Amino acid sequence: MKLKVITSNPGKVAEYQNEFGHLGIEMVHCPFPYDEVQTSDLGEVVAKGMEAIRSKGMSDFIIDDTGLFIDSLKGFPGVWSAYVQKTIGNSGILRLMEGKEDRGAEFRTCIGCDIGGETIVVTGVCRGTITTEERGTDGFGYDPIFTHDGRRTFSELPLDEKNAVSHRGNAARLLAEEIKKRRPA
Ligand code: ITT
Repeated sequence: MKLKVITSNPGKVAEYQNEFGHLGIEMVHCPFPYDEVQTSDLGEVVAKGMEAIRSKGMSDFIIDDTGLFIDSLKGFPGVWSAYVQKTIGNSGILRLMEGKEDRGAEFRTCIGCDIGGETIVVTGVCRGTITTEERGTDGFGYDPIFTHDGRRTFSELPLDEKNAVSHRGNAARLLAEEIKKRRPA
């Protein structure tokens, strides 16, 4: 079966393809533009996004909304992560973190899936810390400043190692379980 991954971010698509390939689910990139509402809740962004996409007659798709929540910044940039990445970027976040001892943070991904007329919503989390400098060349977004093990940033990990521990990987595995329940082999 095929699911469309509706996103402007090809990095997300590569991660879904890596995770779902072995389950016999083909993930196809669909850069279909839709209005993303700005609210303080990832789940609400996903629910409204799904509504907007369905209203255009689309089915069998996934979308995800992801945020980086930094403890000492009271959860900032959180649901504003896309805007903050585009404006101050990773160097701006590192500046905001200068002198902070508590560098704890977590990524959260909420996936909304439309499959066979049903809706599945799952959330995955990955805890880690913010580094003091940008490191690595792989991945995208905040990957160069986030480390889950205190050693390598997500940008220094091969894609399958990132997926094995990441917010999106964790959410994708929950989604795979839900899909399997509905489509027993
Ligand atoms: P779409 O909304 O079109 O899917 P996007 O990249 O804007 O693409 P999000 O709103 O979910 O997706 O992401 C918010 C920000 O967080 C954005 O700047 C992403 O680059 C970044 N981001 C998302 N997932 C990430 C990950 O796994 N690692 C690092 N940064 C990530």
